[in-house]
Amino acid sequence: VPLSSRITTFSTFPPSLPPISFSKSKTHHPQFMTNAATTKTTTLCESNTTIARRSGDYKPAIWNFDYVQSLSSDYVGESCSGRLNKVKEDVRVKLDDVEGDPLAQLELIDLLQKLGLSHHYEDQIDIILKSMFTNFTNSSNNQSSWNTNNLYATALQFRLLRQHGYWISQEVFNAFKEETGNFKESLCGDTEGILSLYQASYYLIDGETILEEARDFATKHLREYMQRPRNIDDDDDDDHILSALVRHALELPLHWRVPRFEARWFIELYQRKQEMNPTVLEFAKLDFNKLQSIYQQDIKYAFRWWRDSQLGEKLSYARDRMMVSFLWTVGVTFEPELGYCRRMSAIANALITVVDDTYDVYGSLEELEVFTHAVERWDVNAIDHLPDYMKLCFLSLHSAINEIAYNVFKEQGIHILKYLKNEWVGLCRAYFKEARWYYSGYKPSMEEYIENACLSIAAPVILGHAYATATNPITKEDLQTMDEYPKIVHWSGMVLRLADDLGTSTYEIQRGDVPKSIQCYMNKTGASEADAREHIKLLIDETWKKLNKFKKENSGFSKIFIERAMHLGRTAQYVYLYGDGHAFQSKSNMEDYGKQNFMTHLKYLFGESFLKETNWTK
Ligand code: LA6
Ligand code: MN
Ligand code: MN
Ligand code: MN
Ligand code: MN
Repeated sequence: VPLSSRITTFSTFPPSLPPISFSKSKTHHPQFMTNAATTKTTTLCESNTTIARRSGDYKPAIWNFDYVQSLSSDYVGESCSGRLNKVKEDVRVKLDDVEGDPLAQLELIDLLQKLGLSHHYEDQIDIILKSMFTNFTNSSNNQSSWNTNNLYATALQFRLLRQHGYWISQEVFNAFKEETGNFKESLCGDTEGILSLYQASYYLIDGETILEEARDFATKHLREYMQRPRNIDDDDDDDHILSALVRHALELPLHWRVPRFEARWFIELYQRKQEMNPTVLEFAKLDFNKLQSIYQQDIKYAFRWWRDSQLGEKLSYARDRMMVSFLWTVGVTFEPELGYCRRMSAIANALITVVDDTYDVYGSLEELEVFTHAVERWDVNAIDHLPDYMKLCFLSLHSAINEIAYNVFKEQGIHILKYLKNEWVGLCRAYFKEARWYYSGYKPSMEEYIENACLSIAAPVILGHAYATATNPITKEDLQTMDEYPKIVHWSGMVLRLADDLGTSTYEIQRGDVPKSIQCYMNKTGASEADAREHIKLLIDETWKKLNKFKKENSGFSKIFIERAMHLGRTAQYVYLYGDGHAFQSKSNMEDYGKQNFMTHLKYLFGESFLKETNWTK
């Protein structure tokens, strides 16, 4: 397949990224690549003749320090807040104006969510949906004139209600079935309705067969729609928009997408729509830019920490990946006021990445045993027993995590180090188990692998630290619950693990590693790799049903924490969509394929603002 046609499969509109509406030269630095050779100084891990070590063959960092520090935005601080508050109020009025028109309300809420704006109106949106749910459960046939025979409206209502925790029954879709039980073939011309059904069907839990059927039906017809020949000369923008939406939906459903990354994509699309609302569009751009300027400050902080840690320059075997480590944090915690969480989580993610490479690539089994004990002891003096290259790694981990605990103590008077430490001990023990399996050539069963692998993917560390740095007040009960490895963390880790295996195991197996889920399944069933991959995708699907069920039952967890756990899975599905986006490796031998596209997206998310379309400074 030629490169050009691969690129078009990425989620952009139109097929290649257009240079529209971005600010020009000022923030544009085509030279953001690091020149690897000049950045490496003496390393702590020169080749060792007595121990055979693997190599991840990782490429150097792409984002260099000076480039990152030069990132800038015109939307910092108060500069745009006058205009921003004005359009925000205009949109709030709009939300009031549509009262009494349920479909218009739903469409506006959906639009605000897709544009990344709904966080401004959470209470108002909840009031609307709650009353809609009450009306729905009180009306005798669960149908009103506005959605009778309207698949688009019924599915939109279903999706938004479930998304917000109002668990409407799958049976609303029976109205769209034939006597035979199949969905009506007459619906197949209604692409918008089918797309709406498709997006709704992902809110299913185990056993909801109507939704399963709905999803199969919708997927089949959306694929057919994409196959239909199109008139290339046809300039109907809205038609292009619909097909972009369908392509994007088939790639990943909305429920599995990270809202913040989706906003970046959707704003581009929305501005091409014939009936777009200029006020809403302007607000979306301003707000996106404003959040981006906040993230830029967090990124700069994280890069300073990374440079000062010396991990990148001293540990040549490990991935130097601060930018993508930061990306994960925005996926999980986008809220502007939670910069502390993003900064600390970016550091934790970079440390996870380095420690992971220590276990997977560089360390001997003996060294790893000593390292694991050092983490268990959590004592600075433990470094005396470590080889030199591990001393730096252990000390930076130890001091970074101690400092988080210290800051939380100063802020809230609660001592959480024990809990943070336990998450790292759990991670290192899981890493060590994999190392032992690798060095002994042991082939775990699928079940045995999964049990350990949901820990070794670091979900408990990531979510534990997100809780600790984004919550005030932190409670002893929550800490205790987190310490007991709750199901929500397990399912979140499962999505993360399986998506990671789909994206990374090709390289891992080449360089030498334990069998990952794909290989375990092949060993167990004799399936081909292609079939095993399909099976893993199915497992991701099953896991989402469990996450949905967890959300429905909402037992003892805050809504926001459940959402963060889901966001972690979503971020993984985004990062690993076309290969190993965390390490920047890709399946094709044109190594730049995955990298270029993923890098472009990182740059658009964090580096370049939307151009102001109107004169908002006045
Ligand atoms: C993925 O790498 C990696 F480093 C992670 C730590 C993924 C989780 C993400 C973070 C940092 P790899 P392994 C937010 O595929 O060895 O090497 O567990 O992980 O398969
Ligand atoms: Mn059909
Ligand atoms: Mn690894
Ligand atoms: Mn690993
Ligand atoms: Mn992996």
